[in-house]
Amino acid sequence: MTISSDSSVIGLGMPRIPRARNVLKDTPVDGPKRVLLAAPRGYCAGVDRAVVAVEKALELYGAPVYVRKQIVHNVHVVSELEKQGAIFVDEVDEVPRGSHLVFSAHGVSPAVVNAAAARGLRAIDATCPLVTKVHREAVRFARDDFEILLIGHEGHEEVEGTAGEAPEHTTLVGSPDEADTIVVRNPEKVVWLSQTTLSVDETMETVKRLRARFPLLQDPPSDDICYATQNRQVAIKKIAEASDLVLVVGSANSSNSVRLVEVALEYGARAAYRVDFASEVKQEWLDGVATVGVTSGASVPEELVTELLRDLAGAGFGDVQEVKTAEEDLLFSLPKELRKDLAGNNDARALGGRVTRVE
Ligand code: 0CH
Ligand code: SF4
Repeated sequence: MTISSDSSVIGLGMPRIPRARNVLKDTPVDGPKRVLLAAPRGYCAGVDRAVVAVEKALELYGAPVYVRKQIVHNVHVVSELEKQGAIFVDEVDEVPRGSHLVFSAHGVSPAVVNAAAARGLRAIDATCPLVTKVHREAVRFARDDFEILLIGHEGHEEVEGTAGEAPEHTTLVGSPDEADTIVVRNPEKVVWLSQTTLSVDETMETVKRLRARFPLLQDPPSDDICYATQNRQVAIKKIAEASDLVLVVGSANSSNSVRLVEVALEYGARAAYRVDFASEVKQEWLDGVATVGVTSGASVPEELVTELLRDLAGAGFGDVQEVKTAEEDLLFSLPKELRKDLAGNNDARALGGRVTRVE
């Protein structure tokens, strides 16, 4: 297997555990077989920070460290952290008093923060700073008595956290169709905000339909759909049309991963599937396929993509061409609660970074 261009991937401190190969047959097709590998793909800065936060908490305080909800929406990441001593819970009241509790990358409402404090838990907030930015916008617009039309998926942790900042001022808009029917108190004082991991195109459609009904609708001060979500969608759009099949590595509850499958199909991929692991790829998906597009969601460690490429190489797809549409070098410093305890360790993760985007 050869990869024709470098990828820069944020690492993960977990040990690599090899899984069994998926033995896929090398069936003949017209023309040469190849993989188009999207870049950027995989870990974003917020996921890296959250996963490293749990690992550092385990190092500093010892197991168990409790985590509210999945730290990120990836079954492999969660199970590897469980092996290291993390215990994932649904709610604060499942955590023994006085324990360390990490809030997930998706963020929490003030009610959850307060419940943890009331229980005497030592909270470590791994909410992505770009999610926190949306929380702050919600607080500010609510204070100015705006009605917030929050575009996002009902029941998603991030939406629950953001809406929880200003429940009285927030109305959830779950789809473009819902934009046609929602009722607002005062159409002259409405603003839209969004979940960070949505489809850019679908969100713009929702906004268009909201604005048709509420012409004074205000925009967020800056994009709520984050750089990582946007960059991964731009990259898959670039390779979708040339792909007979697109494979997205990511978990079923990972909004941004599921969006990549949808975007691939919208932009011309003949077929697209999401898999957690290479072993889930079915032989029949490869029938008549010459070009496979590959990408992964923002919560997916690169080792899972490497395993997929290994198994595809066994099926004759050893020519891997990386298609890069942006450079990413953003790195977030760790949660402040950890930085305090890491002080003096000269921990490089206290450093910041920057991101650049190439369209
Ligand atoms: O895509 P979603 O939001 O479901 O979450 P994920 O798969 O854990 O990816 C990281 C995003 C975390 C918060 O923005
Ligand atoms: Fe942060 Fe975006 Fe990653 Fe979510 S997907 S953790 S908002 S960088």
